[in-house]
Amino acid sequence: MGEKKSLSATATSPAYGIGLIAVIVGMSVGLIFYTGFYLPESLAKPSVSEHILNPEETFVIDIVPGAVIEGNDSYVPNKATVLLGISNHVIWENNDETPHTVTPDHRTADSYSGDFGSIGVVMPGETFEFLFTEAQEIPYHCDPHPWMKGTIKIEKSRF
Ligand SMILES: [Cu+2]
Repeated sequence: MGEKKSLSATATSPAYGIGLIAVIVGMSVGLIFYTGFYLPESLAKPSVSEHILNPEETFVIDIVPGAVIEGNDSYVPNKATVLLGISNHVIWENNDETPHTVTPDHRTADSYSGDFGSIGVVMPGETFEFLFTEAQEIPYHCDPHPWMKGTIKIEKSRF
């Protein structure tokens, strides 16, 4: 009887030990992943709600044909207002035959998306897009054609 008991005990304990080690290893891997990869990444960027990261609409600002000529319409709509969580993803479309820029009058950054403004020129037929995540008002212009001016205002949604 006594022999049998000890036999079954020695038979189950290594399996139990392996199971325990597997659990410990699994938990450590999880902890290492959480502290080493997940946490730094989630702390690096401010937390922004899903509605703001994936707004329902894109808001298009047209750089109209003939925008290069002083006195013509340039950025249309010229004073645009967008709402966070609804239309804060903005696309400037260059429908003119001249390259233009979207350049803030003063250096402006969004804490999630970074510095605002096109990098270099937006070629005819091309676009510049930006995801705004904070309420602010930004006057901007075209670098090669400073008479081309516009304003984009980002507002909190009331809903
Ligand atoms: Cu221009």
